[in-house]
Amino acid sequence: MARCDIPAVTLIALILTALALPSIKASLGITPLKLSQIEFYIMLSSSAQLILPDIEGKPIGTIPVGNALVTDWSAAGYFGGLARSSCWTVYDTDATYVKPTSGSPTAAADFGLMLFGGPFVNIPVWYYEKGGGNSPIYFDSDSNDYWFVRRGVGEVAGSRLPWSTIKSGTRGMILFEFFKDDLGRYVLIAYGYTWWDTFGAALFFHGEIWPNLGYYTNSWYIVERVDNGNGRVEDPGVDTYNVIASGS
Ligand SMILES: [Ca+2]
Repeated sequence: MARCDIPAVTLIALILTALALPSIKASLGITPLKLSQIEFYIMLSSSAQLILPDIEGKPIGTIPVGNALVTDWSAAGYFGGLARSSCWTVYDTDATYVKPTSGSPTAAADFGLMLFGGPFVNIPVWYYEKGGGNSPIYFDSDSNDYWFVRRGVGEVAGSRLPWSTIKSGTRGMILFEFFKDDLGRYVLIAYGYTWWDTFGAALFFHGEIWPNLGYYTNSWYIVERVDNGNGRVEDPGVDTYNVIASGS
């Protein structure tokens, strides 16, 4: 059998092509980042915004997003308090910061954006999940269940819970994801299935993620919160938090 000799030039071309492949995943227009990088790209950034879901003024136009609960603002405080004073707190109903036609933030490239509340209540979260923003993870539901979907892959195993359980506040799921969007903004999204779990996202971030930030090298994390039976949303170690899935 004849040996197949590959010319050196061809080999070099093949190697260069292989090296270039990771950057070709721009088909979704976004780049997953490590959650551990939020400190550099958001907390320490001089160009950052914390976009709160407004509690009135929605829906706007044809965007199917309703008003939030003020508990989402409480959750956001745990994140905003870590950012520089130059990080502005703004609202998703303000056309200066969120386009009322598409739901996309107006921030320029390199801005760090922190978004709280799910796609039912936060306009930019809806934009990234359902409006063309192509977040790696998004929420889905039917009349019985809630679950998370990995875009282009499918349902995230273990994330499905029945609404009958979720509405009791005793169990829920929390999402953290961090990515660079197709306009070069650094986007952190954090929320839970309900207000209990969005507040749980804040407590898990405060008590577990932030003190161990370097350990969180994946782009997204889905965390289950299980109440200890007293009905209050509490810190890791009191209520139980389990990372049920993560990825990059
Ligand atoms: Ca509790």
